[in-house]
Amino acid sequence: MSRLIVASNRVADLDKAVQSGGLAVALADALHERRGVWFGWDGKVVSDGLQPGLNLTQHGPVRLATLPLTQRDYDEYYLGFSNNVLWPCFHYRLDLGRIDPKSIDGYRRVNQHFAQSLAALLEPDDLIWVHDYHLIPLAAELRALGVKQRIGFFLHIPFPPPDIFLAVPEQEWLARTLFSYDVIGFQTSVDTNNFRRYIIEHVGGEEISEGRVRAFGRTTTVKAFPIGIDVEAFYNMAHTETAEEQIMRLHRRSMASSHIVGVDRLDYTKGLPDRLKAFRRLLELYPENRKAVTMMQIAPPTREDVAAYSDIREELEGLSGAINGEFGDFDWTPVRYIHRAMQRETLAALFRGSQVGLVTPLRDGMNLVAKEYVAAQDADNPGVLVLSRFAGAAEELAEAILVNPYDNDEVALALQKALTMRLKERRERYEALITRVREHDVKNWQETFLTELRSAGAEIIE
Ligand code: ADQ
Repeated sequence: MSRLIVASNRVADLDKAVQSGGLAVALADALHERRGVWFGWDGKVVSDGLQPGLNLTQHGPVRLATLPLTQRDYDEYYLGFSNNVLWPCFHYRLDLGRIDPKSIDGYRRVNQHFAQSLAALLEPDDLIWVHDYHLIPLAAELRALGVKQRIGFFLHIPFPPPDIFLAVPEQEWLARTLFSYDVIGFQTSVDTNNFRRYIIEHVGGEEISEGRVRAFGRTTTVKAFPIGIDVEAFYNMAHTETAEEQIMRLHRRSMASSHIVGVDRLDYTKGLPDRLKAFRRLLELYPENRKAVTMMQIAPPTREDVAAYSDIREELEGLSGAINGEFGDFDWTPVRYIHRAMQRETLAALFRGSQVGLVTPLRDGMNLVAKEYVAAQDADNPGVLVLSRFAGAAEELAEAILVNPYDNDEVALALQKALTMRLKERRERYEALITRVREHDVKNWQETFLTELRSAGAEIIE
């Protein structure tokens, strides 16, 4: 069996992989089976001028190969191009894109440096799997060093429509570098179509057969591989004795009879201010919910060095304070807002103990929380998922109540529908959803991608 090499911006701590959830576990499993190597940034930032080499550590059959970033690399590659240009623009937020030519140079430089470090570790039969927007040009840099092994790429975030992609600086270079991969994987058919349209309409490429696209003198496989979760593990976490106790405490401590739960990194793509506004509209339009419903929003901090993230934090704190001030009473706090990471077991218990899972990103590659909420439910008395139609997950989870996350009244109506839905309809929707979540679980995602990568071989025409 060929060795698997995974390259991603950050390398997960394998000892904490179960804690950090589905993706780390899935990749760790695949790496274990194939005595693999996980390559990427160790999360440390060192002074400019220092350029420490790769740090290799062995964890059973898996080797971690990590390296730090210099301060300049961190500013230009990580904060600059990855998180101030690609992240907002690929989430359709051109207004938040901060274009700085230095950051593009830094992005190229770090990808080149990563390629040099990685190339030295490769064996002839290796399969290489590169993850996410930080490392788009990695395969092109590896090819420039003579690497011939199969290389696949998976984009965890959306791929925008051509008109938006055209506004990304150096977009044609990015697209060209993608053609150094043998397989390019997206989350959904919408992302795949956006990419295909850009290639056909703007760089003269063509689709030569289903899933095979030719451009820049190369042919490659372009397909959707919707990512999933470890369904059984998440269900089990929601059904431990501790989980039972946590659910009882949640219900005992609150006079509300129904709970709405939201769990997201504190990111402007997740639609958090609009979500709180929709909850306020629920209380205004359907006053019977006052003192009867509580909304819990858990939003741990991320990327605090990026300015747009501190603005959203202030906005959320203001909104939750205003709703509690206006509607709350001595015995009822309408919104509970928690700005901290939590144990996954606690999240699973909260999902199971809440009648409604509210997942309303303005745009999301997939959104694993939507799948986790479904996985945590009890089949005989399941809760209802209210899901943004702009989350990648909506493509598979059509039996959720799908909403436009920008329309606060529509979301309020969906919440009212979810809170009053009869058991029969809840069960029917749940059955359809859990079937889909099980079909496309994380194991299936990983195996389908690697099968495609093994059988693909991009033919070089030029
Ligand atoms: P994210 O944007 O991070 O991922 P998501 O898919 O929702 O978004 O995954 C977040 C994970 O973190 C979930 O497993 C969730 O349970 C966990 N989490 C969230 N809040 C937490 C908290 N307070 N404490 C502990 N854990 C918490 C990117 C893309 C997504 C895509 C994934 C996977 O942006 O669209 O679904 O990658 O491809």
